[in-house]
Amino acid sequence: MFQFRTFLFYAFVVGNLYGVVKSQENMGSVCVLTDAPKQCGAFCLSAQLPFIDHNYKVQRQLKSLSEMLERIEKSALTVQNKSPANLESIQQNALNFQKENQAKLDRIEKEIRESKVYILDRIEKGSQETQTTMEGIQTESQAKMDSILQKAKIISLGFQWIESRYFYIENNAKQSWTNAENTCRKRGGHLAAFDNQKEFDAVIAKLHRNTPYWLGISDRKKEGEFVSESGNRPKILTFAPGEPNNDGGNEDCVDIYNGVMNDLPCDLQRHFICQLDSEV
Ligand SMILES: [Ca+2]
Ligand SMILES: [Ca+2]
Repeated sequence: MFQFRTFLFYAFVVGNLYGVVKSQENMGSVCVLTDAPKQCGAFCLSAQLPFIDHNYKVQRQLKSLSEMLERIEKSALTVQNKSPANLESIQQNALNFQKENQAKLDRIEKEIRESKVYILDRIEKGSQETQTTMEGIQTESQAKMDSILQKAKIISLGFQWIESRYFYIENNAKQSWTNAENTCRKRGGHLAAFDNQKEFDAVIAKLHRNTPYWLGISDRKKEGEFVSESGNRPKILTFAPGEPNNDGGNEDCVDIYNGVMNDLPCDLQRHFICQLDSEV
């Protein structure tokens, strides 16, 4: 112990002397000793070196210890974080969380299931509705197409829409009443009669003046009882004065001439008027 204290005393003294010397050297002065090179040089160096070495070693050890403490601290934190107690705590917290939120999770899962069912149901219904709509459009389109084709066919056969129905007016060929009726049938209709005054007036306006046309009116089945080719009693009859007279007992077919009707022999050659339907 004595030797150590002595050593510290000399070290302190030598250190101070070295500091003074160094400070005076930095100031451009000399050692305070009267003959520094002889009196201080070798002594000072030999005395300072062990102290400097020791100080350097202590500093290195302190630095090493500091680094070691830092590593231990980090390791301790890591171990603490991974310790079973901590894990149990985490697991317990997870269980508590799951327990507390199980109802919420169940509800969310149920809502998702119901949403899925609802969406699929909507898609299916939407698909059915779309299919129904498409079928409706297809049916409607087909009906329109049929109607257009029918009209095209009718027009191609020479019929024209007059007031409320289709009529065909033959202004070129002349035929007997029977042949005229056959020609109208071949075109899909009959010799014409009239449903109302307006229709009659509209058709008459399209006929040539001073030209007779066969109509679909006759008393061939029963004398004096005039009917249309559809078997109905004619709604419009405009016989000329004194007609029908069944002249010669052989006048069973009706024509129209400048708007008035007459019963005539059926074998006369006449232009004729067809109607497309069989309603009148
Ligand atoms: Ca007659
Ligand atoms: Ca007559």
